[in-house]
Amino acid sequence: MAMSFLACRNTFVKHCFHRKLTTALWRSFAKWKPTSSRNYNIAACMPEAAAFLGVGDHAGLYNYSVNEGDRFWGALARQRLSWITPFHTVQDCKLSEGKIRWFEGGQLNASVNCLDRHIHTCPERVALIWEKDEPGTEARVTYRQLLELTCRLGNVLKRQGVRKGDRVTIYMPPCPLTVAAMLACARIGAVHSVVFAGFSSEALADRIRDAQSKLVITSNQALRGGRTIELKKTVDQAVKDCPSVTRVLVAMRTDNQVQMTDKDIPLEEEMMKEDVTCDPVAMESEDMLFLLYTSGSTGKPKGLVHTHAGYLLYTSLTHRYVFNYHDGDVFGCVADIGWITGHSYAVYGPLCNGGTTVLFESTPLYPDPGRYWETVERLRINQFYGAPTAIRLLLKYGDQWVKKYDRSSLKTLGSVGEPINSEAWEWYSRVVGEGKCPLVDTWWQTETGGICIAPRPSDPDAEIIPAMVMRPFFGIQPALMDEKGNRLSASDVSGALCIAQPWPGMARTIYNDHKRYIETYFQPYPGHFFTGDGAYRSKEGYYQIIGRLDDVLNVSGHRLGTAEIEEVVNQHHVVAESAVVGYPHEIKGEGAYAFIVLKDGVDDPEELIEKQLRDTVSLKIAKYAAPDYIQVVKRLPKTRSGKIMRRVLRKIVEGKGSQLGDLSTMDDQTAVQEIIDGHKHLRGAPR
Ligand code: 6R9
Repeated sequence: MAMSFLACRNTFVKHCFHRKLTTALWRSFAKWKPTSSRNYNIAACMPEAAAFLGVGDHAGLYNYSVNEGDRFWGALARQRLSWITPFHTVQDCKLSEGKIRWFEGGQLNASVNCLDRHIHTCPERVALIWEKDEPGTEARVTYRQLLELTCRLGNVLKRQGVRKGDRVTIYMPPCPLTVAAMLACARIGAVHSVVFAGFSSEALADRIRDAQSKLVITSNQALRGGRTIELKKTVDQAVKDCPSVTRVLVAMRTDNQVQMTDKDIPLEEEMMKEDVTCDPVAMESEDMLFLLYTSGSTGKPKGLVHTHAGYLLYTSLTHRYVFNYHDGDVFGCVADIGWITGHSYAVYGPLCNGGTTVLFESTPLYPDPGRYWETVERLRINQFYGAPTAIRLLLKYGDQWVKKYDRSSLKTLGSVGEPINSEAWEWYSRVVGEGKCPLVDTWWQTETGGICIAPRPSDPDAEIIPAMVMRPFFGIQPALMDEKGNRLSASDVSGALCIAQPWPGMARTIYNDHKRYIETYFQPYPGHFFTGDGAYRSKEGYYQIIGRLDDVLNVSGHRLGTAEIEEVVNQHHVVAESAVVGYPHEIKGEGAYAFIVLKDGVDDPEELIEKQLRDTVSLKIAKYAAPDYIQVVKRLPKTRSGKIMRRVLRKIVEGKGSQLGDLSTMDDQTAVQEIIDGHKHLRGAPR
């Protein structure tokens, strides 16, 4: 990783320069009404601020949050979470050692914070609106009903022998039972690990084995975009190689019966037998709430660990202030529950705030490109939070699909997962939001737990610059580092994006691999958390994200390690070696491009090899991981010490074969021209 990261850094400055120009262009005609609104009553917005001495505006509150972190986070945690036992120490963190501990001495339970306390004030308020795959069909679940579901499910888990600290893998579509399953784990002190239901059986099995889960929760089938997906069959396949799994709970999403094995238990039937109350376990602030696997720059996904108190406080606070969420609003985060965005902004953040949250089970094109906006009209969604890849896709279908529906309920629009290009930003803001809704481009990661940089919160009506994430959230102190590891203090600079102080939402470790956690996040820039992204800071101090600095791709907002794909490709019997890089893709943002060297004597037709490789990647990882292009080459460009020069391959797939830079360390330069020619041929060929 270190090598490729360094190589990346060298091309970094030019890249940044390009982004800077884009920003300058935009600034000239697309400013969001700048006003000066000093000294408004900030305590009306955040009541705790009344006690923060000298704080009168957003800048004051932000400065207080970073300079007086203990006071800031202490007050918010006391006020906004329900504690069983109050904490005695706000934080005990040493970034250099990867030691992160918040709210020590405190005991609480995340499910109580998301459910029970709202039952006292608003039991009949709708907690979840399940926007089912079948167009025009939604189901509402009140807080009282969700607590009941959660308790019954918690009792089933206990009856099946799940105890505090045990891991439970959830492989389900977004639906109320999935949320109940997550909260039921939290209630009885188990640790959930939700695996995106698009992952293959092998990817699922890897994640079950790494977590050593005792139990898996799934559904018979899933529906997505009108297609039926055989979830249970995938689980059957996966658990064959997972000896830790003793039981599989199977919910019925469709009416179709599936083959049950002796490990399987029908979930709804069991739930009906259980009591509607289930005592919550008192959890320490730092007890594990969940694991979530994400890709890094090696072949092995990392199980990031989040804990009860800090995660809950951070997601609820960002949900409230980034989106300006108020009581009674309907929050529409359309991300799948299997990703961190679904965890933080479809489940924990909104429910902790007593909000009404949408679980979107479908796709943006089903039954037609108006799906999102028809849903907005029917459910009266107030905040819509989606991904740039979907926006890019929809804008191609034209404005009429948007304008057909009433979007007057919308107050805030959000974007997440990857850089949003200016064209998509502008369309989203102008057509979807009719120029009336603030559009917040939010930067964060599985590792950060919640949003770290976004245009809001800010002073009311402060400017929003298109396609910039702009302002750090309370308590977040971004730092940009140069190639030598020095912190850049000036403005109008680019560098590796780090965060200089701990915050409550950050991941605490990589499950079973604390060493990797320290090496990945804390060793590259001692005393800082390293994000893996590059960023630019403008003259005004606003941030713009440039992209990953390591070998991680971002395909339609989903993280994917190039090493993960290579590992699968290399297993094919005809492949001698391979290198996978990302290339710019109009809709997906980035796509995977594989270069392969065949073993001597292989004369299978290339089309057959390509098809087999794509199928294998889909089968072993997921469909979205399959390379769009597979180019057979005689050899890969390598340094004299034998390292693949991905920098060169990246340039070639970006169509910049004439700007390869310094090739003096390359072993055999004749390889390059062949690869450039082969690439032109491949990209030119109709697909
Ligand atoms: C929440 C989420 C994290 C990576 C991150 C970065 C990219 C996320 C972005 C963005 C530019 C944004 N990313 N938001 N890049 N602008 N607003 O997506 O988490 O799946 O862990 O991905 O996604 O590269 O490092 P995760």
